[in-house]
Amino acid sequence: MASLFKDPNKLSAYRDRRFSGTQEEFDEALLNSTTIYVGNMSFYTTEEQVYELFTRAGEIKKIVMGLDKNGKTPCGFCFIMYYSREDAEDSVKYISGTILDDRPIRVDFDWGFQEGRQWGRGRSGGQVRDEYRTDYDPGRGGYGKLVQKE
Ligand code: GTA
Repeated sequence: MASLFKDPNKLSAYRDRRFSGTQEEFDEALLNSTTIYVGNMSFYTTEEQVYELFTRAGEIKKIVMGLDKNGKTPCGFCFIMYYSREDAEDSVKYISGTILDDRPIRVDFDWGFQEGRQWGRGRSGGQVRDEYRTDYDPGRGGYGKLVQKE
């Protein structure tokens, strides 16, 4: 069946600042990759729970949990590599917005996992978004890191 996702601009609003190629190369990778990114996860969600939910969209080749670069503990995101593009698309279509550990997770297309991408890029070690958060989110370490420092 022909892919429903053919316009890279509609695939993902996220642009990875650390992607080293051109915009065309980024779009090409996004259109063909079998990797997805999962965001808004609880720090307490395990790889086993991720596997159990995401295997519903298709056979999984590998899961890489996102980790705090200082504490080496889960920091609320992961990458999932499927064997087929169709399964990755189904994962975005059907699993994004569903609840995992009481949280609506966000499933996004990704240009492809590379060593190093599993680490949070925030200055405190976790994800950048958790530095700027002003709400209290018990599943993600309480207040945002900047608020905690105040
Ligand atoms: N495919 O949506 C995504 C995505 N995100 C958010 C992160 N990754 C993603 N991949 C896909 N789709 O490998 C990947 C990254 C990296 C890993 C950890 O996850 O490619 P990170 O989240 O720590 O850092 O990445 P990243 O992605 O470089 O953060 P970015 O894009 O600067 O900021 C994310 C969000 O933080 C923004 O959308 C915004 O909500 C908030 N934010 C950033 N800067 C500010 C600021 N100055 N003020 C307020 N809010 C801010």
